[in-house]
Amino acid sequence: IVIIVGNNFRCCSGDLMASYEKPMKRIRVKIVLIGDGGVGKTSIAKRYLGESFEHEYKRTIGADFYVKRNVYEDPDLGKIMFEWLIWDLAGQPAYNEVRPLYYRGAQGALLVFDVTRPETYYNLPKWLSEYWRHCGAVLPFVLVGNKIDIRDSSPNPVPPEAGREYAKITSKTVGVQIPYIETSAKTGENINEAFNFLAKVILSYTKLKLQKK
Ligand code: G3D
Ligand code: MG
Repeated sequence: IVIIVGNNFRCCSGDLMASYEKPMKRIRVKIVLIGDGGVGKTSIAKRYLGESFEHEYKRTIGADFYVKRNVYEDPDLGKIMFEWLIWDLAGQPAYNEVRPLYYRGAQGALLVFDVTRPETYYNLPKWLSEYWRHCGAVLPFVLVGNKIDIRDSSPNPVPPEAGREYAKITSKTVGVQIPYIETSAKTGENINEAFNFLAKVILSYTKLKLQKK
């Protein structure tokens, strides 16, 4: 993670301008969106980007790439500008060739499943092991149970306790508390919160690594 402290940083987003007079710590973080096809990864990214979705970079390598800046307030470090470089798998067929590029340099992930389809929950370990293997480290992530707006329409929905339980189990492996959050990319519920949790868990993980040095 690169922290750049400077006083000439400008951001185009109007609602953030007010907080821009003072120098602010900046972090640029590559993250990957992982989880089965159809769970809502692209929809979550679109929701999070909102009107800035036009800043999407179409790639020919089978992955899309989005950029979003957001201010996160850390209790120890104060305000930090996160610049998210969000990688999103576009096409499944080319996946094997994209895989190394996709994961290279990632520092966090949103691991997404669909609360209306239990099989997407059971596939979580597969995604985690791929993420950790290709990144070469047991990196932090946020577990996201998406499509809560239609959970009741599912004959066999995944209950919140199952998500919480899996986050708890993986927390032991990562060494920091892995958050579980339930979202709806359709209504927008908890989408910003998911990214705030990701900022928080990445900072916790970084502090832990620095302590160990
Ligand atoms: P993916 O990128 O993980 O493959 P997508 O998934 O974002 O492409 O979403 C797959 C389908 O699920 C899309 O429907 C999308 O609109 C829908 N979807 C995503 N998130 C939600 C959600 O929170 N609630 C509901 N109700 N639907 C959601 P289509 O029909 O376009 O394929
Ligand atoms: Mg997609």
